[in-house]
Amino acid sequence: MLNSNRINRGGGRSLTVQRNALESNEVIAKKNKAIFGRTLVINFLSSPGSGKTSLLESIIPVLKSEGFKSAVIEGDVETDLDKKRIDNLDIPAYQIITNGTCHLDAKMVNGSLGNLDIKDADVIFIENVGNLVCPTSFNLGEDMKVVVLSITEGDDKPLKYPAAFYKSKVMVINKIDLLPVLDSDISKIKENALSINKDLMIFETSCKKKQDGGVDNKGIEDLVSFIKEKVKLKADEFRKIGGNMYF
Ligand SMILES: Nc1nc2c(ncn2[C@@H]2O[C@H](COP(=O)(O)OP(=O)(O)OP(=O)(O)O)[C@@H](O)[C@H]2O)c(=O)[nH]1
Ligand SMILES: [Mg+2]
Repeated sequence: MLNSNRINRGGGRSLTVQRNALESNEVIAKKNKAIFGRTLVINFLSSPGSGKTSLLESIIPVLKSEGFKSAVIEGDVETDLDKKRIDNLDIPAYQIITNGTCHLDAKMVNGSLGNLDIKDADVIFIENVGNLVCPTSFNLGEDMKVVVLSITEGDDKPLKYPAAFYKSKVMVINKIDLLPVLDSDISKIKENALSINKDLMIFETSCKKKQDGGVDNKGIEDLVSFIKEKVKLKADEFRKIGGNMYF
């Protein structure tokens, strides 16, 4: 027969361990924020394959052409495939391989910072491990989370994975080039997402690769304008308080 006392005690212990882990994550996240200084840091979350790396491949060259310097921290369970793609952009990049862990945490990001040249970076993009659940629980010291949802995933996803949408400042609806061949309802995606987080900023994008090796970018300019504005705001705020923001 099951002993409910034992079960409850075990559950209590595991909750305490979880709480302690999240508390120590917060301490390291604060240190990360201090290290980031004036640099804007964006944490990209999404299901596998929504287009996080593709968006970075489209956004970063536009930022670069306008004089904004980027760096990337890649998170992946097993491979450095995404980091190799980012290396083609000729910017500082570092791969964290989590060896099975389903999210990045502040300690992993802290460990990467000694290996990444961020001193001149205006913006650091962190590509989290692809899933809409675990990455939402871990503050990495970022300024904002951006959730990417591709239109192939279904308009119910904000309702089924609310934390990802509640904790994000921005939602990028990607792969809009596929709208003509799908029965996706983009207004339903927005309605559901806004029912979870009424302040969510929404961008619609496509970064479909063309056969000639180019990219058919849509909505990228708007997203880049938003990022540039946030870069400037963060730097201004940092300057105003004399660079002692988080100490
Ligand atoms: N049609 C279309 N395909 C896209 C678009 N964006 C990305 N893709 C394709 O979707 C696939 C996955 O894109 P990735 O950028 O690797 O997705 P990801 O979110 O980084 O994936 P993980 O890192 O594995 O979680 C690739 O085959 C991309 O070429 C888009 O806007 N339109
Ligand atoms: Mg990727």
